[in-house]
Amino acid sequence: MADILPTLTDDAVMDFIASGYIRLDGVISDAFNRKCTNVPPGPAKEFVGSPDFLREVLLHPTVAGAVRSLLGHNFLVPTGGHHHLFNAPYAGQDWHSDGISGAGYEIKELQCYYYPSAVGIEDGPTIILPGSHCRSVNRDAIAHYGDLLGQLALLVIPGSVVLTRYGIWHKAGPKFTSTPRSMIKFSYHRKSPPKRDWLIESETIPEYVDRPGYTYASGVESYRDLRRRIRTWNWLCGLTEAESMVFDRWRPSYETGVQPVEEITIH
Ligand SMILES: O=C(O)CCC(=O)C(=O)O
Repeated sequence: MADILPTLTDDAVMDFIASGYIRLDGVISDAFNRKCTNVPPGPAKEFVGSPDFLREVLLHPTVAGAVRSLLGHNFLVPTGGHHHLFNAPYAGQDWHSDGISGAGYEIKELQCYYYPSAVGIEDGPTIILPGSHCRSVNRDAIAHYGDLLGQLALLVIPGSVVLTRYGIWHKAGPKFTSTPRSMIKFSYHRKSPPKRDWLIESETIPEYVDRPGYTYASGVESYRDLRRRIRTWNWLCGLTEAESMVFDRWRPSYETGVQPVEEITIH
């Protein structure tokens, strides 16, 4: 059995809840990065499912430790992935989020991008929109957006892995070079119920400490982000709905003070 130790602290978990991503720069060995050179584009079940990939990437202590912190013990390890390889210059993709990503508060899936080679701004880097991971969107509605205030081009050194909250808005940026640009994508999933068992200094669960709002979010959207972050934090810490209410200091008064209708007697 692989013994994976968590690596994230309360603070790092709170950061991830707000931003929706963690970058781990240059963690995979150069020897393994070089082995990715001839991987064909498209579905990469065989390569990602191989014992080498498992040992060198999926269960790398830094990668798996961050996954363990966010998805709990005995998380589900990917057995397949997809190789996003672009060789020729290319206009780039439209903004999108993957699959049936939605607006849930829970963290049940981490979608990861592994870059075996360096990616510069001319090479068509993946561009993400930090903080966009909890917005339920119509894919067609965001496709026409151009540059967005706060977007982040993932310029990376070889062997970097970026963990994202499934649902984050992303796209492959425009590519001006003919150097191959490789990104291997795979997802880990949660199996166990949430529990605050990452690196903690005290058993007392701290309240979520807010992170700054994003420049692209108006006042009301920033407020919604804050409420979503609090709910995600409370859920990750394994709090019940009732316990969570106590911790959600921004809850408006009209959302508090509920009582089951069957307990009510009318005099
Ligand atoms: O290749 C990239 O940088 C992003 C591609 C991607 O994630 C996608 O097509 O869903």
